[in-house]
Amino acid sequence: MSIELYSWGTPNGRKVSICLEEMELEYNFHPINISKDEQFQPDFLKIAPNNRIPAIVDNDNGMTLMETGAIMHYLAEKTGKFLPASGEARWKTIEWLMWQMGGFGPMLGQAHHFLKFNKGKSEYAEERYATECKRLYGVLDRRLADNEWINGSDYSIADMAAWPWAARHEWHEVDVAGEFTNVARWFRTIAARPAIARGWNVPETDQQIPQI
Ligand SMILES: N[C@@H](CCC(=O)N[C@@H](CS)C(=O)NCC(=O)O)C(=O)O
Repeated sequence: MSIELYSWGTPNGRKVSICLEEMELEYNFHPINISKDEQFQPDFLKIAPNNRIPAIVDNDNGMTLMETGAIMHYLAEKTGKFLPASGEARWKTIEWLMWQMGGFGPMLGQAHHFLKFNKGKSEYAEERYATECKRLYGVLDRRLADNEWINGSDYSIADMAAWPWAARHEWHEVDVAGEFTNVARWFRTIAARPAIARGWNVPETDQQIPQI
């Protein structure tokens, strides 16, 4: 079992490198430097037609996959790890993975665009995405008030999907420790896992895992 990983050191990229590390899969890393527009290279587009990182190729069957939700679901089924085989916990994992893909990622990314990289250009957009970020953190915080893990029973791909986005809390200007204490507890528990440190550092970087 080995995987080719095409990625970069962003929240979406780290979702998959963390997943591969947690599942103890062998993989070869191929950097796609999005600050140099390498995501538009024709060879990469054959694997990732949406020109976004990350993407994988499975050497067992030659299949290419883009979109982190699909990649993580696929790897969980391939290995039988971090996605319960049946029952409510399986569907809660998929439900919250979809929630991350549709909200706790795209909306946080918009907040980064307006609050960190283009501050002062649109008061309306800053307000809109700051409010949406806090709403999403509130949703996650309430889920984690009664559950140690997002799916209600075990650490799963749903946690691995949301965690790298919460790691960027300073970029979207959310005071997690002060306002979302259940998220803070969950974040710190996951941050201490050795596979997180390895997956965070793909590609190798001097960026430390942000503290909460
Ligand atoms: N829905 C996609 C989103 C992927 C995505 O937005 N990747 C960003 C980096 S985090 C990217 O490749 N950006 C390059 C660009 O905007 O051209 C997924 O989950 O894989």
